[in-house]
Amino acid sequence: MEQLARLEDLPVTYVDTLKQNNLVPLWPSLRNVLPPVKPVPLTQAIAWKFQEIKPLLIEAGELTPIEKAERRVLVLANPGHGLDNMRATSVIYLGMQLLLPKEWAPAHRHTPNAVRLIVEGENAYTTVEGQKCPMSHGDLILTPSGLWHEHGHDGDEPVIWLDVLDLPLVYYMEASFVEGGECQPVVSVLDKPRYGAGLVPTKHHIRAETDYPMLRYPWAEAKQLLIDLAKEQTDAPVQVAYVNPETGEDCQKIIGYSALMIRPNETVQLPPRSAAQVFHVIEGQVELKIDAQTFALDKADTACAPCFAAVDLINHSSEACFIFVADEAPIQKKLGLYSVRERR
Ligand code: GTQ
Repeated sequence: MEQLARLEDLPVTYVDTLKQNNLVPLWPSLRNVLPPVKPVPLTQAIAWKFQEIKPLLIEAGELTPIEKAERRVLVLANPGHGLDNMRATSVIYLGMQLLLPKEWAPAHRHTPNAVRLIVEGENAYTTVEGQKCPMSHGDLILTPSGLWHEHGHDGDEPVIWLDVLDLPLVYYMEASFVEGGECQPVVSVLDKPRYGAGLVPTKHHIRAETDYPMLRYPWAEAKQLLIDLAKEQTDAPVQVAYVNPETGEDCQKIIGYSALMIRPNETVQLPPRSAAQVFHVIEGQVELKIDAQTFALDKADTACAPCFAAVDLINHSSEACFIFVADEAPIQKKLGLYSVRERR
């Protein structure tokens, strides 16, 4: 593609006059906003080690009482976006949240969608619109846009979970805001897997009056499904998507969620895709290659890969590895921007 004229090629007085009229010449910036062949992402391939995060999170528990934090979170910020912008990718926010025994993070609701993936600790819960969702390691709990949610803790050890939100996109759209509320009355406890038996409450026979009929996806169920699939299918990847069980569509509208199993001594090669991705190790260990970079991930570690990266997941161990994946595919598909390329 041809080199285009630069801003410096224009007379200074002309550029000044443009500025005074709030006008900008396109051609000096055209190759930046429309780069050839593929985007030039700000998102960097990067990993966060849980063993680095955990002591700092526990220290945050000593430094800042929950009443002064509302949500006690250390944000996993991608330096490519500038740390202050609190983005893992252009769409995805990641945070590690700590709740100490007997603490309570009060009810609020906001426009960004959130999920929690439980990393460590027992006997905390999130109440979503009156539905109490117990938290155990690996469980996924949805707190979709506009639904009231609060976190409580009846156990006696700190509980830590990974928050994934579409906050960067919603904030960029100038659509992000929160409302505060009171403690919610609990109307039901979602401690059992729902929908797995093909049964729904009869009042939901056609569709529940919500886009989010399922709020809690227990890890034990997802893990067993992956183990069964790994025996049944010979190819890779062994991957299951978290879906709305009534429609089969992605469980949320902007970010997609799935779980991957890497068999012992298996290498999984993922094709370059237009959507950036996040990987979080639920169980086991994996070597993660993102283009030319390599990261050794242990249990509870988190990493992100930019758009169109070639990703290899290599399990050197004789134990299976289980990985939680978040990606930007749902929003990209809705906007007609999603594509997959061949590995080269
Ligand atoms: O737990 O509701 O990491 O509102 C960021 C914003 C967690 C939450 C975050 C939030 C929450």
